[in-house]
Amino acid sequence: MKCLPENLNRDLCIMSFRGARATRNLNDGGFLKISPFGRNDKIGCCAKVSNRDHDFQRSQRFSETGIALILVLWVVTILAVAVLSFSLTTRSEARAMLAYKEGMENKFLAEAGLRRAILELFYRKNNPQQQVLREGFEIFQCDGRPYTGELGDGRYRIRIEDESGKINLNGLTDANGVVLKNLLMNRGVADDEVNVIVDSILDWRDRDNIHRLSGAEDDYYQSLPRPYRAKNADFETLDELFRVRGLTAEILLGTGEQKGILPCLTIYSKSDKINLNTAPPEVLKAIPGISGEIIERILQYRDLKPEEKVQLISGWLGPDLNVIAAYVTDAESNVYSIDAIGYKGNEKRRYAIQAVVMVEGAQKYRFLSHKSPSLSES
Ligand SMILES: [Ca+2]
Repeated sequence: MKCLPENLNRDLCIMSFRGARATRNLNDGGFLKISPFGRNDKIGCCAKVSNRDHDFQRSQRFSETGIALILVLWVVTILAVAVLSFSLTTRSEARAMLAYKEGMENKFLAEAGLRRAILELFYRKNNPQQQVLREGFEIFQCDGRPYTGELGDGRYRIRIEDESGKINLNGLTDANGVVLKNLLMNRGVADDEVNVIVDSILDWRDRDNIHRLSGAEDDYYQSLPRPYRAKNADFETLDELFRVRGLTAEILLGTGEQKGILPCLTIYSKSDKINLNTAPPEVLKAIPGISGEIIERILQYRDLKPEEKVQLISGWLGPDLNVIAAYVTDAESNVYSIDAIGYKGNEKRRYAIQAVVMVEGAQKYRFLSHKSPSLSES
């Protein structure tokens, strides 16, 4: 230790601390980094400041330790955030992959159900007069009743509807339009709206541009914010109905518990009459003059076993048929709509397919439409 030279400020000591040089002002206890002196290693420290130096060294050591600790904490925090983010990403991807796998399984189950329905249609066509059937070989009914099947640990449910049991839009006339009017009124549509809808559907199809009393032709559709023209030709898809005056999504698709009318309509039937063997109850109820008792007898007939159906439905109904004869038939078409859903475990996460199939021979068919996935509620 050596005192500072006289020509230097006595209050200023030079300290050598862990190889670094600094000056310290003893009056205020502050630090000034690096001294102006050239060779501090030859200058000792005053005895009276040695304890302060020791405190200063210890304080600086603690300060460095604190900085290191903060850095370590920051590194640990960043690593923790990175690991958490990676974990969440991996978890989300795993869930998405499982959902995709389940969706694909459900899709193929629905496809299996669709193919089963087509095979059942062939079986039905090839065995029209079969009276006695072994258990498990029953002919599928085409009135929309559900059938189920299993495949591995999955299941499918199918519904087949003969298009001749629905109201044929392309066979609609001013005379038989009353069936559609009744269907709309049974669904709670107001009378004036019913007239607008039925007249507008007839105007949409007919070739002229003269609208009926409550109908609509070009003059109406051209006045809309996004104008278009009446088709003046047959319907090619049921989706065209959304462009016809008066028809709304609520009426066509339903709302909540109230079903829409779309499942009761078709563009594929070759007849303008309703097939009593396959019409859904909603369409039967819309037939003018039909009573609840007649509907009940029709449904009873459908549930008879093959060997019990010794007569056609016309004979089964007897004189009651005269009341509704103008609107009904017992002739089946060769066009069927099929709803197929596939599911495993939780039926809420199901996959639905909706198709319209034309059977053209013993083992020949073609799709008229195929929606996969569909919004079917079957
Ligand atoms: Ca027209």
